[in-house]
Amino acid sequence: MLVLTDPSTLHHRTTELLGSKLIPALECPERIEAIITAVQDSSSQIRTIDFESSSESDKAVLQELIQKSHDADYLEFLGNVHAEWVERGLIESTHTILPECFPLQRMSRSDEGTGKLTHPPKDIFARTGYYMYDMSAGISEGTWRSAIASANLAVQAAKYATSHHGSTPFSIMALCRPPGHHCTTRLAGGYCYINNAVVAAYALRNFHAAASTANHLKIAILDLDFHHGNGTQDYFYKDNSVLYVSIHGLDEYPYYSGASTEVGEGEGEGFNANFPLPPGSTIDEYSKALESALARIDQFNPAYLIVSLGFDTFHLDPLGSFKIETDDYRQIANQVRSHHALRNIPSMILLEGGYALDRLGTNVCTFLQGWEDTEQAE
Ligand code: SP5
Ligand code: ZN
Repeated sequence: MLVLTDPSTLHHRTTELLGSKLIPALECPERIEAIITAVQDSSSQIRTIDFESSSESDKAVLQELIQKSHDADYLEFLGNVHAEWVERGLIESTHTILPECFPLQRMSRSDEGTGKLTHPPKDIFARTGYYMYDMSAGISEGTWRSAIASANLAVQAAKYATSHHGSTPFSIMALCRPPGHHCTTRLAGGYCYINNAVVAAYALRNFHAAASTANHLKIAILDLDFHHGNGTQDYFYKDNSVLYVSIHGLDEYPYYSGASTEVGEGEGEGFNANFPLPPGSTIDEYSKALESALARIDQFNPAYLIVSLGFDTFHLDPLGSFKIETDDYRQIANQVRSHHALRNIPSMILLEGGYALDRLGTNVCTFLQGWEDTEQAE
């Protein structure tokens, strides 16, 4: 499989509040370095993209897709806030901005209005809390550059997925960093700033050959990160053209979303499916939930699949509570790829979480092997 990476995704480096400790964020550049080292020794092919030297037209397309996915004032904040804090002497350039106060606005679109301020606050500290919902999405000097490069990997992957016309359906993996599935249209959180899966869905529509039908192009998002992708769910909650399906830890972070009763709203009712699993779940429980998730995708019959893939389901992950082992990733990949619903549709796999640094590379490669085994078997 082709694996896309961009060195600009390594600029972002933050501190987070975890439990009650301020620590170097578990979501760190070394994650990507570990994956690249492992993939270089595998049969998958790495392709390095450099967003910063890409063409003006590529940059313009990316900007347009990101603007569809997020509010303009939020993006302006992400892009400028660190320099502003440094300029005003509030922070050293190597340090992370974290919020000190949050307005009680709600995290999901359907609750909007209950606590939403009518306009962004002026005070620089107030503004920071206004655009974040937790303390694991701090902003460092390199955050914006990395977030843009990360989203660009998703866009480039979509470009490949829509332009390939071979005999076997196309698959591609993008080593997105920072991840994306927790941030909403106007709130960063859970290590996420730009929602790469949302951007990818727009990118697929943008590049899809039959542009006239692109707005209705059916896209399924399968979220296999340990944590519920609240931001992605929220984005498409009222949309029946994008099916969001997630398997994640029950009652775990992000805490206030991910119940199986969240099925979508309005036209989107029935197009959101959550499969929460209790702590301690093994591959047996996981694989059953995955079968149900794949059956739902089958019924939807999408044109493209986006997999939000996290490796924090691993038994040694510091943020997860499942008991998935390295070899299980082969089975998970195999099960997704060999399901009749997905065997013939192009797929793009976007990296989300996974924090067991010393095992992350092996786990990614094992997943890739499981995915590729199905292709050789056909
Ligand atoms: C993309 C992704 O995987 N984001 C996950 C962000 C999780 N951040 C907060 C985790 C809170 C865990 N509970 C803290 C207990 C102290 N050990
Ligand atoms: Zn996660």
